[in-house]
Amino acid sequence: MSSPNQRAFCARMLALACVLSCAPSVRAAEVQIKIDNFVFVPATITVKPGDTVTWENVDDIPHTVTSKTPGIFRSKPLDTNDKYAFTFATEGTFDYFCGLHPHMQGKVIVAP
Ligand SMILES: [Cu+2]
Repeated sequence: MSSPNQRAFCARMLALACVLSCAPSVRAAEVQIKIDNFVFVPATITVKPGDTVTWENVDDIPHTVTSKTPGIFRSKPLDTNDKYAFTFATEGTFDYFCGLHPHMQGKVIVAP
């Protein structure tokens, strides 16, 4: 039933769909930090404004993610395999620690 023209049109539309869906994304990134054996891994990361950082506690005791500057971000105590996510909208250096074990320290640098 389909003519050569129709088949060519279909091929072009498929190619176009592939180009559109395979185009580089400019979406904000998601970055993972693990909390393992009383350490934030990695302890220092650099992200771009708008990126979301997700902490996952893979330790077998609770930890928190608490910004040193009060009120920027603060998780509840995270049990094993719990996650906490925060989106960094503005540039800056954000030091944080674990509220239960203040010697646990980390830093998120947000830069373009
Ligand atoms: Cu802790």
